[in-house]
Formats: sequence, C-alpha cells, structure tokens
Amino acid sequence: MMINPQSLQPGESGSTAGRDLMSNGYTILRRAASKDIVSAISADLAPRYAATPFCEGGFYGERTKRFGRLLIRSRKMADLVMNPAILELAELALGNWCERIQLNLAQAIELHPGALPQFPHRDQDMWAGALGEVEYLVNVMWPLTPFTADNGATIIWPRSHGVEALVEEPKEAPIVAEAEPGDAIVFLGSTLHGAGPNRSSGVRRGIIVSYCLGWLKPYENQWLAYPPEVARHFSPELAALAGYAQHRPNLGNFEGQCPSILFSGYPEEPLAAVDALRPDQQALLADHVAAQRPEGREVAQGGPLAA
Ligand SMILES: O=C(O)CCC(=O)C(=O)O
Ligand SMILES: [Fe+2]
Repeated sequence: MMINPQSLQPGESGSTAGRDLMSNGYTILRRAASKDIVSAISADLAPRYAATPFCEGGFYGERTKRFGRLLIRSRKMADLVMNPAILELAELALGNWCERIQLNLAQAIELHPGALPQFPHRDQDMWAGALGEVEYLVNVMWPLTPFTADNGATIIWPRSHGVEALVEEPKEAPIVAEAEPGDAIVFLGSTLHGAGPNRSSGVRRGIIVSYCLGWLKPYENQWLAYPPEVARHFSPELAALAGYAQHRPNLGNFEGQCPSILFSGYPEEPLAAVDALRPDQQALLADHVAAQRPEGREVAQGGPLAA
C-alpha cells in the first residue's frame, strides 16, 4: 500500500467524509460495514469480553474492559481493518508524512454501567513529536452496541485538531458521537475526545482500530501481537499494515530484508542485507556509487570513458 506523497491537502479532499475529517477533525461514516460482519465479530469477541478483567488506572477506567490482538480473535476483523473507505481516509490524513501507514492498534473496549467520563485527550500525545503541523494517527471507533449519550458514546470536540492542539481550552462545545453497529466514528490523532460516562444499565461495546504513520512506534506491538507464524496467514496487504513491510529507507527490516521473509521460517543461512530505498534516495545514491567506481572516477577525471 504505497502512499502518494502528494496526498491531498485538507479541504481539497475528494470525498465529503475526507473534507469533514480534515476540516472538523472527525466524521461519522454511516453503514460503513455490514451488520452481519459486525455481529459476527461481536459473537466471536463475547467470550473474551466475559473473561477479561476490568482495567486498572484512571485513564483506561476501572469500569472498563479492554483487550487487543483482535485480528487473531475474529476472522472478520480483517474486513474492518482493511475497510477501503477507512483506508482512504487514513491515507488522506497521513499520506503527507509517511510513505506507508501501519496498524496502530485493534482493541475491544467495553464500558460498564457506572463508567466515568474518560479524561479528554488527544491520542497523538503518545508520541513526543511536533504539534500542530503533523498528523500522526487516524482513529476509528466501530460500535458493537448502539452508542448513545446515555451509555457513554464517544465525546468529540469538533475542530479541536491540527494547530488547535496547541490551545489549552477547546473553543467549541463537544458533540456526542451517537452511532449504530456498522457505523464508523473516525477522528484524527490531534482531535480532543474521550469516552462518555455510562449512566445506563447496559454495557457499551466497541472496537477501536487506529492507523499511524509507518515510521512511528505503534501503541500495540504488532510483531508480538501477530508473530510471523500468525501473520503469514494474513493477506499481503494486511501483513504489510501489521508491520511486515519496510518503511523505506530500511526501517523495520529483519537482517537487512523485509520481515515477511520470516513467513517461510527463520533462515538457517546468513542473508545479504539489501537496500530498501525510496526512488529519490536510490537516484542520489546511484550517482554517488558511480563516482566511486574506478571507471566512474575516470569519467569524473575526464578519463577514457569521458565523452
Ligand atoms: O471509548 C471511547 O469512546 C474512547 C476511548 C479512547 O479514546 C481511548 O481509549 O483512547
Ligand atoms: Fe482516545
């Protein structure tokens, strides 16, 4: 999945959803996935929800359960992670800053009755990069139960993204992202948000899938969540998203090669390290290497090979 470095500028984005995301910091894609897919995932995750203990700590929330590694817990999860409309939005928001995006996390979350409103935050604050210039992450919340104001639907501060991340107090009142299973609540890593309070008598279940710049350390350690013997069964595109591709130049290699070589087992013999460079770097390097070679030096010195 290569990204066009000339990714669209905010405001020039093709789709309405793209324009919404870049100008408001969030968008809600109604019926982005079929109810069948979402209910199959919900059924696959039910035993894990039941078995998972409550989180500890004020950020995760003590009336909240979370667990990750969703691609091993339901076959249908790949459909949500690879949803084309979502990938288009992620590439739109992040494509200016990396040559490929990666999966940041795939996490199930369950708010129980009595869950407090979550601390309003920006997910990008995981990383200590420059603020206000770069978008690091696109977050997608997929409700598994209806999300209502009563049961803790995600609260989002519109237009609190981008340079507004440098401003202490949000300028506008928040919205409650009420949504149904099949809808996708999409927001940027720079957008202020948090889970709402669950004042109802039922649980609020959802799945968070987020994508980040391909050169960042992801929240969920993808190589441990999906080791080679697991990821070898993914489609090549999904495997690349989960870290089995190099971010050129050479980032995330295994013994100087693409980590997907491990899909056929750990190599017994030493491997050659192979350059994985961007075309612009490849071109610069070609000149440098040519000038170092004896025949290249002759060219440079006006020797016999000179025209
Ligand atoms: O559960 C939610 O609605 C939001 C959760 C969230 O923002 C987070 O855990 O980072
Ligand atoms: Fe968050």
